[in-house]
Amino acid sequence: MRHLILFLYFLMAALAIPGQANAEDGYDLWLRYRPIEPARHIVYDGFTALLVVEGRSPTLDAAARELQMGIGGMLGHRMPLVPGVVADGAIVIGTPASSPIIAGLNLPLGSLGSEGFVIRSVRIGGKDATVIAANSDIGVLYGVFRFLREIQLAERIDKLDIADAPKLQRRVLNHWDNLDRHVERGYSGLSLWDWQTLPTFRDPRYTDYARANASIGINGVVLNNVNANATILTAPWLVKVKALADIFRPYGIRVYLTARFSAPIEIGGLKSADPLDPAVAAWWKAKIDEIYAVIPDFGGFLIKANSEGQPGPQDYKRNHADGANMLADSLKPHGGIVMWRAFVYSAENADDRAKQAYSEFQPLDGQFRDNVMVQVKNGAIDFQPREPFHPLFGAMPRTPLMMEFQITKEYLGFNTHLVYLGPMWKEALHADTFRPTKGNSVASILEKPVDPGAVTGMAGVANIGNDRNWSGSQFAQSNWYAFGRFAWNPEDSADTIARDWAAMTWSDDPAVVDAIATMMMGSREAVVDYMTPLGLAHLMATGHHYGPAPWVSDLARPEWNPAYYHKADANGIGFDRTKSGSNAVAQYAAPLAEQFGSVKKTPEEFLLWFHHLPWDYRLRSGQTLWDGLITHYDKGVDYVRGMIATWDSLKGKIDDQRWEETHMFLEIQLQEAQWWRDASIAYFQSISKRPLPEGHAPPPHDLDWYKAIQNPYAPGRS
Ligand code: BDP
Repeated sequence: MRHLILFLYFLMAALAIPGQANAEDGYDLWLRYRPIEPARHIVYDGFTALLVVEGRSPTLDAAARELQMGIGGMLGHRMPLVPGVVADGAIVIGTPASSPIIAGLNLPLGSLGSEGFVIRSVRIGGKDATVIAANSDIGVLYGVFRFLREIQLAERIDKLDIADAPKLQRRVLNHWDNLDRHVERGYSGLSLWDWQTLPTFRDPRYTDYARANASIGINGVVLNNVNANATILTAPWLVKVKALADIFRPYGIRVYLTARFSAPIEIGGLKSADPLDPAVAAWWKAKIDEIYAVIPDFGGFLIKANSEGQPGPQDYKRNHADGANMLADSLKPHGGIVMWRAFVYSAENADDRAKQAYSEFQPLDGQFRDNVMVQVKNGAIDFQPREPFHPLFGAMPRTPLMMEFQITKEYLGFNTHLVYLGPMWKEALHADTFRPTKGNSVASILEKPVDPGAVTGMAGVANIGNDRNWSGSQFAQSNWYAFGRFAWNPEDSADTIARDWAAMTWSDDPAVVDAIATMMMGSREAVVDYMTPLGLAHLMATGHHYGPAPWVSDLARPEWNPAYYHKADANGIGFDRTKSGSNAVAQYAAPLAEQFGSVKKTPEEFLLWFHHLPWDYRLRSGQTLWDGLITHYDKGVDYVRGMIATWDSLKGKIDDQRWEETHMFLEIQLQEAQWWRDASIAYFQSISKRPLPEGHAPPPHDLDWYKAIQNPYAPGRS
């Protein structure tokens, strides 16, 4: 007995240690459901929260469970399930088909499609209730997450009238996960998919992953790397894939796979993978039928072909449409799609790398089957901190184009740098393509089906691994969150998304939310400043892309070398993509070609992307290009110092564990931002031979010192 009392005493003492009692490690993401401030309870008075669910399905069960978890956590209500009886304060969830109560309300569900929802405060039989209704069970689940968000964001819930539906159909995460669990460009541990123990061990974490995705509307996941291994298409692996598909299904998530184009040779025993060879097409048809026999709602294939050494139809002198259509024909009867990537460039092609995707794909407009989407990266080169939008957007009006963003920060500081990608994605989505006329943004092109009923979508290269906090750092979670929000509504605001995320993830104190959102909103411009200002790009170290290496110029393929991108010489710096250079500007609509073709009219953030300019070219600030470059580097580093000061001011206002982790990561970011700045200046100064402007410190080491830095074990290698 005495031992028990002592044990309880120590247990209570341990729980009372400040910062430990409410320790958080980030596992709960933005779905923390912590008790809300007692003062706010008043808002939820009369909200006794009986839960009325009519009809049963795995998705409705998931919705009910989520509500019970959320309301239980935030408001302390137990939320008993009471079928059919509405009392004051009840929440009624369901579809007109499953629920006579909802059917009787005549809600405006008509235009909301299969995934939209309505949330309304209503009176039912003289009682005040909240209804969350949709045309399908998954719409109900999305509505439940939205309703919980309202409470998380301290919104009133007594006069609700929300109707919402996604603007894009396919909202897909691309996992670059290998079968041995190494994640290409992954900075958050191993792949979540524990293939060795699948299909028997169904890690509860798979369900939490699905919950998180459903909470932001993601409805598809490609499980494996675009640099694909054909093995995943074999029978023993399909059973594992099925286990994941079964877990994700109630959350509205379909599974897709990347298919290696040469699979007929590698696992099929054929001599060729020529898409026009009937034996090859027959092999794929049989394989696709086999997949659907195992996974009836399989989403389809993602393909990287004839890019960076991957096999593809060009190996047989066929084009991308030949390859995509052959697969699309066999997927079509099952409702499957092909997401064919436009990320191509080739060692044999001497033309500007920025032009190659457009040159190969634009002429194929109209030649793809209607269940093919061409998946295009946001910029023409490769997920750089800043690129102008890809000229293919708007240039293939008869082909469904899918946006591809990179959520994992391969080129933006890995997991440790606090970089919120919302403003970067917004910049691309908001860009006016002028196709066919002014006022057609990239977002509007993605949203508008090319034919009635044609498929639309957005893909994001995932930043998720088996780290406790999923994304390798607390703040990297915000990019997963923002991707889901933009895929749901490409016109959403980066600032609103940051605020919502901060409130749900960190604290409901408006001052804390404000400080965090402000920090986030400037963080992308900061990384551009300290890595690649004024339109520079691709200056990262070889292979792993960790840290600066603008000096590299001796790699086999020209476009692997940073020097190819900056073209710095004694006279100046930048890539001439005007008529006098590669003429990449001509791939944009005429007004943009004209704007980007003129030094004076080019927005300064894209200056060196489009122009090669003398070091003493005058920027709008009046500074020379050289002085401006240095000023940008320092501005970027200063911003990181500012984030550290903000973060310091938040100590004690958020839980210790996550505060400490972020604090230390910001220290890493400062060291690395400084490294980028110093190494870049040391190198470019060796070329420009110019003094630093006053007030800017010289790099502490000489160029050779920076060149000697090697990081053979940097994470995420390909
Ligand atoms: C590059 C990555 C490489 C990917 C490639 C792609 O470095 O790992 O395989 O993109 O998107 O940026 O296919």
